[in-house]
Amino acid sequence: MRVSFCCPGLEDVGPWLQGLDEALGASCTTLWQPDDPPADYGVVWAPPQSFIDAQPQMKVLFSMGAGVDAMLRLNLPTHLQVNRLEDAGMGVQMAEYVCQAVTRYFRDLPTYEAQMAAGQWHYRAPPSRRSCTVGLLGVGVLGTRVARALQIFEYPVLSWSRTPKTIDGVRSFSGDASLPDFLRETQVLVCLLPLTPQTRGILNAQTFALLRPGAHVINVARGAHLVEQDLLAALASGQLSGATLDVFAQEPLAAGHVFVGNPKITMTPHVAARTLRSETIRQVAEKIRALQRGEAVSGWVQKGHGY
Ligand code: NDP
Ligand code: OXD
Repeated sequence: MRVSFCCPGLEDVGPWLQGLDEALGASCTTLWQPDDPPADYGVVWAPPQSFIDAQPQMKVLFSMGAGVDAMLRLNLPTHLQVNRLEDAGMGVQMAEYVCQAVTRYFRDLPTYEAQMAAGQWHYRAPPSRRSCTVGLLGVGVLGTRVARALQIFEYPVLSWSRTPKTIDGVRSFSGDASLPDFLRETQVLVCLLPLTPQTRGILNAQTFALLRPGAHVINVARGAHLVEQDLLAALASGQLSGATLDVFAQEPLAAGHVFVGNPKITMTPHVAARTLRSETIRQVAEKIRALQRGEAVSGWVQKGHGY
């Protein structure tokens, strides 16, 4: 068995190769070079098309991330299956990130911080937690973990997904027809959808207009979910009071991007949930070992659905 590792731009590849070999119990992992002999499995993030083209017999491509939109833009042979990371330590990070963003909004922390910085000591009436409904666009592996974390703080939680869900205490909406009803009840909108042709641009003017006035939008999925000009217009009109953005159409964000310096936009550089080396190695190696034994594994990407 041969495993080819291809993650252009990743520094310190050695521990990945060594970790995979140790977890697989064999010296079988190499850093991909164009003239390498073909491998059975690929462990990749953003591989070039030449990697795919050089591996006509490869069985499975393991993504080192949860999102596979970039991978599915490559020309993949139909027999090549794609498997993506399922949580692998990202769920708790995502839950933590979203809870802090919801908390900053709900508790009006930016205003209090600004007041204290200006030497002002001033209380306002606490807002109603029961009316701070958090709507999760996407309630898969990460969205479900986020829903559980939000419930600890007693926010009402709604979910919207392609297929109906049963998560204790979370009201499920599913399918395009239910999106307006879901949005009308939402005060904080969190995007945790995969980027597909159906979800591209879903954070747009029509979506924002249906949210409760003064709503907050959190995008932790992909930058292309958001129509940037529509966000700016909704913030300017007051329909949205703020946005927390971890992902951008162009990453790194261009110098002087119009979002920079906007006091209503809080930004981080795509760090909401990082790929963790040991958890990732453990999960990928367990799946490879199971496949070698002829057993079933989870995490298969349905190319037709785009995730
Ligand atoms: P999953 O595939 O587990 O969940 C995706 C969810 O989106 C599912 O609930 C799915 O519905 C729903 N969905 C997909 N298409 C549609 C549609 N057309 N209409 C309605 N619902 C839809 O993904 P993960 O939870 O693991 O990850 C989600 C995304 O988070 C990733 O694709 C990635 O882009 C992003 N991400 C961002 C990170 C960051 O650091 N910012 C880190 C990791 C991931 P159903 O359940 O019915 O299939
Ligand atoms: C992912 C990401 O998809 O880090 O895993 O964005």
